[in-house]
Amino acid sequence: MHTLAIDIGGTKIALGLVRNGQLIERTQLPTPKAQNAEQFAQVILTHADKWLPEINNVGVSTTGLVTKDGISAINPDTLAFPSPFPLAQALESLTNKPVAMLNDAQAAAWYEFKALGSTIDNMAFITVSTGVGGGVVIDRQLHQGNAGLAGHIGHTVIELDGPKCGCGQTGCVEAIASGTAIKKASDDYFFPHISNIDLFSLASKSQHAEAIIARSANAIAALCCNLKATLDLDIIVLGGGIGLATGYLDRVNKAIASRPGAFQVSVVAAKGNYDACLLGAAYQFKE
Ligand code: BMX
Ligand code: ZN
Repeated sequence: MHTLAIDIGGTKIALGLVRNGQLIERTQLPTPKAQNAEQFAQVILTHADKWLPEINNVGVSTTGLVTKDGISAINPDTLAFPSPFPLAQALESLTNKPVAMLNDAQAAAWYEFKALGSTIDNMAFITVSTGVGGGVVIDRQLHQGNAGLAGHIGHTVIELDGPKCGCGQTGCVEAIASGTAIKKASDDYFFPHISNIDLFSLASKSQHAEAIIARSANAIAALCCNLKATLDLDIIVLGGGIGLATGYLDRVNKAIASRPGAFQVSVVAAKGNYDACLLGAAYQFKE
């Protein structure tokens, strides 16, 4: 079986050809502005045209809230979707293949849960990337909630007087820890501006670079302990461009180790690495 896997993030769209669960080819493009679902689907499929003759189905994982009517943004600063945004329907009519769609972090959570093996009952996946996304598996079931919102843990508030979040709240984890928040803090200090990749390289030499990264990692650690307190998770899996950057996971685990034992939880890197959401997109056709 061949699946066209599509992972739509706030910064880039990853595309993959997945055969029997294995990613055999991969490409990516910068996320275009989402004008309407047909135009967005066309742009994506143009980049996958050489695979289209052999695919049986299309699996999508996307940033945003996914309902049967389409995608909508919780934080439009991450990626603004005009409402409604029926992307699954547009992809289905353009490819004539079955399309399955989940929120990006929910899809990755289910993939990573299966990759962990049979000893785990309750876990969460957290992606620290353009935004901070999440998915939770409770009693071995992906928990989406009636509105599909479950797992949007980037929008839990950890600093009542913290920075404004694009979702409309103040002090969300995403407004403090995301790649976007890190870039904002870095741009306020470093001239000329530097990329987040360069910020991580600078951390061993610049206290300020280290402080910006540590603030993000500490916020993710607080989120992990909050999740442990709420859901008594067995493990948390971390992914995303920031989450998997060198030294980030260690910073998170160190910050967790300084908190009371009852709230500590072990945090591990995604087995799907940077492609956890892409593999999760295809995994919807596994069972
Ligand atoms: C935002 C939200 C989530 C998403 C998360 C990570 C939007 C558009 N997205 O919190 O649905 O899971 O970002 O998204 O509201 P990414 O773009 O960083 O992968
Ligand atoms: Zn928010």
